[in-house]
Amino acid sequence: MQTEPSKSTNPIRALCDQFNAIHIDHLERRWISISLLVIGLFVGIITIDAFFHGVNPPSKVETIDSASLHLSEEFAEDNLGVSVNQNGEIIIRMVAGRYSFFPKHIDVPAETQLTFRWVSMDVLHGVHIPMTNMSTMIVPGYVAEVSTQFPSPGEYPLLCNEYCGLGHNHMWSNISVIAKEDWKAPVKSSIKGDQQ
Ligand SMILES: [Cu+2]
Repeated sequence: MQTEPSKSTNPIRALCDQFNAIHIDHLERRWISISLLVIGLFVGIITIDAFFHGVNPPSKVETIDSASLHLSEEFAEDNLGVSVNQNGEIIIRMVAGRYSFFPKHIDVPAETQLTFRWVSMDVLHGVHIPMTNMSTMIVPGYVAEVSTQFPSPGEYPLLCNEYCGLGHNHMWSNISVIAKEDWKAPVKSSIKGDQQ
């Protein structure tokens, strides 16, 4: 490899001149180009997913004691499932545990913004709902919050996508998505956090 000192005063141009002066074998040059293209493709896919499909990492870290979920107000058995907060937002609280999602069955409206709040009561789980942006890890000790919309009515599978034990491949469930106009909103939530 050989470099020639650049005479340009523009630092970027000087860098380009220096780069062009380096001898790179044409095969190496080809592989560098392919690598850069692959990186560009991945960054492009991530950017499109983030801006157009709502695929983002969780934006906040919210902790919870997984061993005493049943004693917490928010994830006590009676408060699980679909609720509507004081602002009219639909919040769905679900617990993942070996080997199921609780509650077992929920009805949600199609074409409506829904906020899911997931917690694990034992080990690491995941949840994936095909045809939506719902794909998150459910880490014990943390609340995983994901906002999503179901594009059309139907039965949507709910799959655990993190190996959680011998029964992992049986850990799945369904969500019934019904037409917006047929969906009946539950009574307003009495959970303290929903009344702010
Ligand atoms: Cu699993």
